[in-house]
Amino acid sequence: MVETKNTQTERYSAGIISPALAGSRSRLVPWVSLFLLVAMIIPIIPSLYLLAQEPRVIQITADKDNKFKVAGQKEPAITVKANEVIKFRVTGHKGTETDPKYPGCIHTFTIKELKDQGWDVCLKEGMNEFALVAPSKPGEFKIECMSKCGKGHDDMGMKMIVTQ
Ligand SMILES: [Cu+2]
Repeated sequence: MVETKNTQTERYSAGIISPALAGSRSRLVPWVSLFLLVAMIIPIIPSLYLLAQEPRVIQITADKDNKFKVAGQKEPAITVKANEVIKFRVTGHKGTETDPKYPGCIHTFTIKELKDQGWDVCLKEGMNEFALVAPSKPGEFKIECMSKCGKGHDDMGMKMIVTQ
């Protein structure tokens, strides 16, 4: 509680507290509030930090020659951290064929072992934006296209390395 000047003056004159003591008390109040504020903020700093971090964006092209491409890489491969949230921006270009088993998909972005964790995305012509969570254990995975997209389809894949 912060005392107003008036109540303080009343109390000095009533001799309840000395002006010196009242002065030190009122100087203490901001410090106590600051301490309480810091004590409240410190425990939530890690979660604030996580919230402030934008997921990493990885850009890939699923091209018309039925190859996954990562800019600047001859053999497409991505490296992610275990449990990392990754935002993918995959540009899709239709191959020579479409697969009736995957209606509406020009390619797919699939990791067979991780299908149940969302790693099975139907790619459309143009920009495909989606976020996925990297597996919790390090290892090597193969991202594949499951939709028969024509010549080259059988080799349409890229590597994903998961590090600790
Ligand atoms: Cu394909």
